[in-house]
Amino acid sequence: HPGAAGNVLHPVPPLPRAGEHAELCSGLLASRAHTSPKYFYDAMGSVLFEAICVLPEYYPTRTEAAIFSTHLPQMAEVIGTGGTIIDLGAGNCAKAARLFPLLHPHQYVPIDISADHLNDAVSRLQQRFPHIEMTALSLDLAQDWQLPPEVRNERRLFFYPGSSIGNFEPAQALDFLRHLRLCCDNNGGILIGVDLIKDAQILATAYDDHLGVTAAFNLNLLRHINRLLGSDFALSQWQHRAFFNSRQSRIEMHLEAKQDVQVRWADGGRDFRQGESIHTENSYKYSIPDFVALLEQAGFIAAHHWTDSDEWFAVIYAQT
Ligand code: AVI
Repeated sequence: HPGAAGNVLHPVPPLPRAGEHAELCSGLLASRAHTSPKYFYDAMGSVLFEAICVLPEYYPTRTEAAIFSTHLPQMAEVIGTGGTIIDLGAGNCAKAARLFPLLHPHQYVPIDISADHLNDAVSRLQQRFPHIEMTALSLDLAQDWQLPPEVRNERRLFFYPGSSIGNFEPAQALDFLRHLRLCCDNNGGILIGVDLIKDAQILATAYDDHLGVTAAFNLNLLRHINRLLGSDFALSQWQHRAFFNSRQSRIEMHLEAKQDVQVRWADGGRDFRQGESIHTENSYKYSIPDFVALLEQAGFIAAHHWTDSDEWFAVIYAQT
């Protein structure tokens, strides 16, 4: 059914501007200012994130890719073929495309917040794999969402690579996994990438690279907020901070005021003291047993996992 390409479905309308505005303001005005990591990904932010993924310090992308290269045939044996692959945060769809020659899905459902990205990627992919039905969905996975009836229910495999699950708070991650489990009926599963706990210095450097790409990615958030709120954040007054919080097992990213700062926007504003910060991201790191326990709490049965020889990253397959 190749006609599906180029028609991105929007089962849930994107958060209206007013909703984003309110969400951003309440985070910025909270006693500990914070923002949702989804605001990183404007056009510049998405390009900077692609650059992060090829940095020598940012090991997750290449480590996960190596795990897939090495173990894909065995993954296919464990998972089986056919069914529907639902790609969560598909982006350019390249990671899922590598699964097709072994998993032979009947249907492919890429989901991404950006409909433009999806349209281009899916049209190209449909030409390479004309026999796979493709149904693209534009959804914010952090909001409430449901799969539309166009998504077949024969056997659903959720594909969630990249360790993005780490950007949810653990309680939200559990809710999210539970939601996936309920979307699976009795014959589905999840193939998920998880970044593992490791030496704090290796972790911290992955989020504070020598080229300053992650710093630019973090600071670019202020430009995006300026556009969304009409605010007057001056990038030169802020600096990137990233560190591993071992008690909470997470990387924290912050933007720290280098001096006393006044920020104004149309219907509000805030003063920041020197050293005060805006908490912009958490990236949780798990042990394999802890993540397996989370999957089991969500109602999945962890069937298999694959790691690199340093055990820096894991790809886990869990089924219903
Ligand atoms: C998208 N996500 C998995 C990245 C991470 O590692 O948490 C986002 C990121 N932030 C800074 N560098 C990468």
